[in-house]
Amino acid sequence: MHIDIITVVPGLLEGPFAHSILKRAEDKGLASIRVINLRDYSTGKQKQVDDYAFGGGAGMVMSIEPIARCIEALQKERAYDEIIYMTPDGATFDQPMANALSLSQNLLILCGHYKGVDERVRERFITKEISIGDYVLSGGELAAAVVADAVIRLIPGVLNDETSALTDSFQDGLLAPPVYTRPAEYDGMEVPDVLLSGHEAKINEWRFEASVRRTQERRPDLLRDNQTGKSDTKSYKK
Ligand code: 6GU
Repeated sequence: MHIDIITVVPGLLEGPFAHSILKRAEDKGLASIRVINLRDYSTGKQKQVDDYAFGGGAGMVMSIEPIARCIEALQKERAYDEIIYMTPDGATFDQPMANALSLSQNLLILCGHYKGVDERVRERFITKEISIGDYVLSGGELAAAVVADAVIRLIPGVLNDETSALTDSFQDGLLAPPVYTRPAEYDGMEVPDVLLSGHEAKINEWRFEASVRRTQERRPDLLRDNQTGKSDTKSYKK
């Protein structure tokens, strides 16, 4: 998978992709990420990419021209599965969305800044608008890094057995069960016996029940909204 990210603050995206799993995915040749500085597509002397809002009001608006030049140049190199605009008024990002995007060959992500982009950018170029939650960030960059991380870790071969995505919270519509490692007893606190039993079927049953209990306690909305169709979890729908 290749991901291009258009931003006015490229420095914000240097950190996340230089580390851990994302770095490993790049090293293995399973994912590549390129950060594109929108200012490189400005023709102004000041490399300006924004302007005052028509109709007045506080805050600047990202202009269509540099964005159009940038996207059109990139589209000559690649056919994108999706052109994503990161914006607080987009659809809330979730695991099913990450799963779907992980099947893409090429993604283009445009990071919003200031008061956002001229509406005509959205009409002309954008195929998907994503928010990462109901709070406002200074720009779409950190949100784009969140989406890239969630998507890249799902590409086959990126994770090993120890970090397998199959047992993630949300992947079956449930929160993950509690986990333990050595020592088996810490200051009187014991690991549940069943996990030390070596009895795989019993361990799986315990984990599933602990997942359901944890989900009921912390996120009952997930049980009500669960549309994943996994028969085991369906029977717990309210
Ligand atoms: Cl994608 N952008 C901004 N600026 N704020 C956000 C967001 C995106 N998602 C949640 N808050």
